Amino acid sequence: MKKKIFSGVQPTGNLHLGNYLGAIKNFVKLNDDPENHCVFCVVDLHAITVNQDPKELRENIRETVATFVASGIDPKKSIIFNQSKVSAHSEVAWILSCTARMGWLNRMTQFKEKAGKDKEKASIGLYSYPILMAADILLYDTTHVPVGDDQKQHLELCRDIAQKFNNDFKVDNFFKLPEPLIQKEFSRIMSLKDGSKKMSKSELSNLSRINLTDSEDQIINKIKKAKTDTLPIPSNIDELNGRLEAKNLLIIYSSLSGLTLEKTINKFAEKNFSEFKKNLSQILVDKINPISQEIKKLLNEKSYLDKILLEGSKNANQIASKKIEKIHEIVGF
Ligand code: AQP
Repeated sequence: MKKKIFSGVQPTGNLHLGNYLGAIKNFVKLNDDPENHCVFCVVDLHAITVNQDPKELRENIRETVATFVASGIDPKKSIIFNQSKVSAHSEVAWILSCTARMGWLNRMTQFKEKAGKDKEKASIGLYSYPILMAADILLYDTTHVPVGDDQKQHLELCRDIAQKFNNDFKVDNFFKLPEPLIQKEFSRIMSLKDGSKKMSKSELSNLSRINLTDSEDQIINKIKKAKTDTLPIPSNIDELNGRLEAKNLLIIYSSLSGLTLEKTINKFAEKNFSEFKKNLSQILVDKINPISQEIKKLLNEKSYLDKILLEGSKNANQIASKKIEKIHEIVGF
């Protein structure tokens, strides 16, 4: 049986190294394995849970597709489409919102973080976001979902919703319970300015993240300015405890080089950070620069990007419409 892979990325601009190492790099590996059937979605419905400028959103949708392709996802092997073009996502999200329980959603930490102190002013969409995410995944009988560690809780909720729907309607195994695919050591890349916060698109400081469109000079400058501490690189992992920023930079190096964190530490043990940072900048430039050049090139080929989305949405619609027909039957519509 082929593994069915589904994952999404929000077209909210500033796609960064965290998105790449936590998710997209894994998408590429999965796309390359003929044993997998992959669906990669530009989740524009999720993006509008916070304010978006319509013109920018349209460009960001294209930029996300360009990033997928520039990173190595082949649109001939994988379905790439944007969520809003397959209306089953919104419809199933509504049906599942009648299955999901308030108490379950109230536990979601991402809503608490994103809504901040003033949650009364957050959109309903931001609150019910994980239900839409469950609909995305369940529509495609997904078996595996490659995501960063921050999405683990949403995936657990998706399994709970699927299980309850199957039980309530006595349709054993109708919605498949998906497994998360989270990379162990590199599951959460942190801000370059604060090792306790995840690297994020919406963080105001551009110095907090490496954008996938950054130039060589920007990468070198950001790594130069990345926060560290006064101690040299230790000789074992345990000594990294409590040194959040130092650990984050070593994790980034490990992930890009393919070395384990332990091997990276051995390679740079007792060296000072200025020397390590030169190596880190170099590997970042080597890995990210070809992607950023390709993104820029693809952004000039708008009709090609739109064609990928159009083809993708046709293929996604074919799968989703069959599933929704069965859902209508089960629910009694
Ligand atoms: N810092 C991160 N480390 C590892 N993985 C990450 N992901 C996001 N940030 C990191 C993973 O990237 C995929 C796409 O994420 P998304 O764009 O759909 O949403 P997000 O998690 O909300 O991303 P951001 O950058 O944090 O955006 P804002 O600032 O808008 O909230 C997901 O698989 C995610 O786990």
